[in-house]
Amino acid sequence: MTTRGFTGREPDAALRARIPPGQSATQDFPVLSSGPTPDVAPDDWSFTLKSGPKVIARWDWAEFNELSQSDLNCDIHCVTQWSKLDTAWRGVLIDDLLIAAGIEPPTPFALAHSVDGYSTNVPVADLLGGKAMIALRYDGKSLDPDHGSPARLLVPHLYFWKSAKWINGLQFTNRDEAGFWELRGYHMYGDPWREQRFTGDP
Ligand SMILES: Nc1nc2c(c(=O)[nH]1)N[C@H]1C(S)=C(S)[C@@H](COP(=O)(O)O)O[C@H]1N2
Ligand SMILES: [Mo]
Repeated sequence: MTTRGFTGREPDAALRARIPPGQSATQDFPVLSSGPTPDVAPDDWSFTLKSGPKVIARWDWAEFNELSQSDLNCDIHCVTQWSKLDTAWRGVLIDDLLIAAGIEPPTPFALAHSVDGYSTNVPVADLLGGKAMIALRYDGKSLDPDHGSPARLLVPHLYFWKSAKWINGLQFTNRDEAGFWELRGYHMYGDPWREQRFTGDP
């Protein structure tokens, strides 16, 4: 009996250990956007890889779907203090995108660009090694428009504002250039485990 009570608490503790400081778990999937949800028809969408102003590669929707796809199961953490455990995504790892483009990363930093004018900066090292993808599917289905259809960046080990919805480009930059929220007081890196929410946080 005592053994059963002891083991019964273990899973809760294991789940709690996956919630970063200042966060609470939610079962919902809140929608957070700085503006209205853009209507992005896959046939009008393309994805452009750039180094500074120079175009390295471009894929239309059909071409992008031909790229090697992987599953990424992860926890996500929004700076507005919700975390969602065990989310299931499928898409093109940034590693596989670079292989398809036939390039090594030309600079140490990148900016993700979206159809709605949103942008966010991420060090290239945080996009490689299976850590990030251009997600095309969530929970076995194509993305919901509010969650970034047809494609969004997914960088789950950083706060979720780094996961640009409606993404249509990745640009390599020489310097770490602030994106939309980073220009408006959010942290340049955004590690949830270090609570890097705002400019000036450690
Ligand atoms: N293009 C775009 N991407 C975006 C945003 C946005 O306003 N525009 N909001 C960001 C923020 S602040 C968060 S917390 C997450 C929310 O993603 P969700 O709506 O799928 O939960 O998307 C991020 N990606
Ligand atoms: Mo956010």
